[in-house]
Amino acid sequence: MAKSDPFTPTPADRFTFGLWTVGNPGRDPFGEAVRPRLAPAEIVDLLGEAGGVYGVNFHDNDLIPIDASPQETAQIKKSFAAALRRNKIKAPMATTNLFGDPVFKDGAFTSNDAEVRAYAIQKTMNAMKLGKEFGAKTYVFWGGREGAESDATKDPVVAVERFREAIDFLCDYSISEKMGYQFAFEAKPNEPRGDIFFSVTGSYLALIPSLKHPDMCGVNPEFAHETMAGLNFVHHVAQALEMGKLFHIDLNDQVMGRFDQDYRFGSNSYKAAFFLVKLLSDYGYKGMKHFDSHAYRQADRKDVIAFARGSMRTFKILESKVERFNKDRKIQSLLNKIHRENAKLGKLTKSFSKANAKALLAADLNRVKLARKPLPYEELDQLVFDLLMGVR
Ligand code: GCO
Ligand code: MN
Ligand code: MN
Repeated sequence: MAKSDPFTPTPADRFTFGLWTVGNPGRDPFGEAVRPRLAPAEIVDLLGEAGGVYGVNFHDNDLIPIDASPQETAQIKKSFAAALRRNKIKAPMATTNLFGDPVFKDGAFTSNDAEVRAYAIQKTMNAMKLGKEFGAKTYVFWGGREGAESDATKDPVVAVERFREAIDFLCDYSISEKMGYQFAFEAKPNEPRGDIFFSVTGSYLALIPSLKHPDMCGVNPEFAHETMAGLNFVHHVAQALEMGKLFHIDLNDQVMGRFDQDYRFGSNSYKAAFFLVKLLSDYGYKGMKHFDSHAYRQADRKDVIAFARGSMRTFKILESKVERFNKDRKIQSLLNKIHRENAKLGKLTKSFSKANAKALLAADLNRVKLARKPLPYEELDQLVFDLLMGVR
């Protein structure tokens, strides 16, 4: 990529990938791996070759296999650390694999078995230590196996209590060890479980105030997850932002209603991707932008690099479109027409007082006249299309 290309990413963009994303060998429920399994250090080298990447995130077992010996562990850590240095790549986020091993077949923090629950917390404590060794500041919780196929098997109220108990314990652990983590919860409606508890970002936003340390907890919404369920992802992110709880974000793409596709960001839903980037830009989101996606199964190493570059390029192109949108006179004048303020009424409804209530009841608000005011949303939306297609 030429230096003069305005869409060339730099570490200042805070783009990150996962060992499990660019390192994904393309195995699916119907077919074997199509790409060789790369060592963690090789994945970091691949990201270095892609260029402009800020960081690489990992699950404990992406880095250290669950059955690694102490010698193997030491060796892997050494070569991973060297690869991070060599490629000037950081490891800003870490997480626990609480879904892959058979022990988690019925959940981790919400398992019906107290020994499994204890093991899940223990495994997370060790993974938090591992994350700290590489400088991770955000710790993600995605409860892939926290769910059920049949509600005969688990009490969903007890599941919420167990999850809260585990998180409260781990928050205190982070505090007592001075780890300084911020926790980010990632919702998903289903897959791999028939139904996963805390199915949407809003579920976690509702849980957080009930935790022992709500201030250190936020969310890590993923584009594909609300979209799978046919919901508007942008609105979930907006609510998290409004609450000051958007600690991290997983970017990818997904056709509504399909299985978890983990497509390259922006590859399918141009318009939703645009409004997401607009939301993040307009509200000054400064956190990591993690591409939690997989290259198509047909991709070889070279094409995986194209996939990584494409993810970042798409984000930057959409950022430039946002800038255009915000500067476009026609669009802005339409927006001004649509957003009609009334200083006097605004004051009245801002907060309740007996006087305000009395004045509001007396206000002359004619519903027929109000309904007649024009709302040129067709015109506005077409301008968005023209802008995105590059003819504006
Ligand atoms: C998925 C999830 C995962 C998580 C990851 C980090 O649907 O598979 O998005 O990729 O993001 O486990 O918590
Ligand atoms: Mn996902
Ligand atoms: Mn994710």
